[in-house]
Amino acid sequence: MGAGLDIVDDRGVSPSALPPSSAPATSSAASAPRDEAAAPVFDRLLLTGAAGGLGRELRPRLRRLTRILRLSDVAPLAAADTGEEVMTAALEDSAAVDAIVAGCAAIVHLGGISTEGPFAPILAANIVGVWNLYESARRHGVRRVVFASSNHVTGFYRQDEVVSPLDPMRPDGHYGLSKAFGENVARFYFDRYGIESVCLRIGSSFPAPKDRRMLATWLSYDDLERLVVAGLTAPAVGCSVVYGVSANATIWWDNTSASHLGFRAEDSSEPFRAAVEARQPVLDPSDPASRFQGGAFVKQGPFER
Ligand code: NAI
Ligand code: 15L
Repeated sequence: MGAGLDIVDDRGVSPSALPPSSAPATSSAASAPRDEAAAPVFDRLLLTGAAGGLGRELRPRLRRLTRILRLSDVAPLAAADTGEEVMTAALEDSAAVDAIVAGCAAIVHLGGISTEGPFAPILAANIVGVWNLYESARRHGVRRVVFASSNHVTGFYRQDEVVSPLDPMRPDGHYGLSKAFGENVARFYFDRYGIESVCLRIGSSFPAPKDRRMLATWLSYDDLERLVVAGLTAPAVGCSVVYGVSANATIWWDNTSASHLGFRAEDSSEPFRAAVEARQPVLDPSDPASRFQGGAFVKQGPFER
């Protein structure tokens, strides 16, 4: 446990058992909100899924937080720039994951399959992958993980309901189930080993909302950056869960229980409303894709015979 870091979980409870096996961190999360002019918070920060849409967006934005930004993906990555390291790894390969985690003080875990589909690939990349990541984090004394979970953990709530991270999970498919597993792995590794996590139930993070549903679920890239930085630098997060959504006019999620993270969204989907509504006809209200928060994910599959 980092000296002077008072670890609590999102119910204000300290972990009961802290492992003698947890090596001290190379550098722990900040003990105060981030001062933009300050020295890097981390000696080495790992970003998985760095070749993906959000990874490419966060790569330049996370540089200022860390002396070395280690970028990993199974897909090809742009060559390392100053202050960067590039390492290829498949998340289901435990030895490869161990190599990318070694020497890192904290992890932003974006890697994995990001859409709904057959179970086997999701099992490998998202379920085995997240377990490999936390196991390596335990072995190497990582203090904090920011985990890209998803709104699909609660995709079977209706669009007229407001959901909090404290409400029961209602996954809307294999993908949502894998993120629910990841959140439970995060919880276990905090309760058992004191590794802090912030699980981000990201809504829809794209340059702009693509459809009517995303007017409620959109998370701008600037707000994504604010959220990830808050997750990495908030003083004591225990195992926290927060929805990643901008300050949209309609919101389905109540983040009151995660206010300790200090995340304040500043953008809104409202400037995109007229264009989205002109582009997409009003949906049939009886269509499950317009009744449930998970949208089209709720009616995909079955994929297996
Ligand atoms: P993406 O699909 O563009 O990027 C995911 C990256 O993970 C890819 O570069 C891919 O090569 C890598 N990856 C896939 N399988 C892998 C494996 N077995 N081993 C190693 N790397 C593997 O997804 P995006 O949009 O960048 O999302 C990043 C994360 O945020 C994902 O975990 C996704 O589930 C989550 N998320 C994203 C949302 C969004 O709106 N963009 C919404 C909710 C969650
Ligand atoms: C997700 O979890 C996906 O990764 C992303 O591609 C979008 O589909 C998003 O959810 C969404 O719900 O719009």
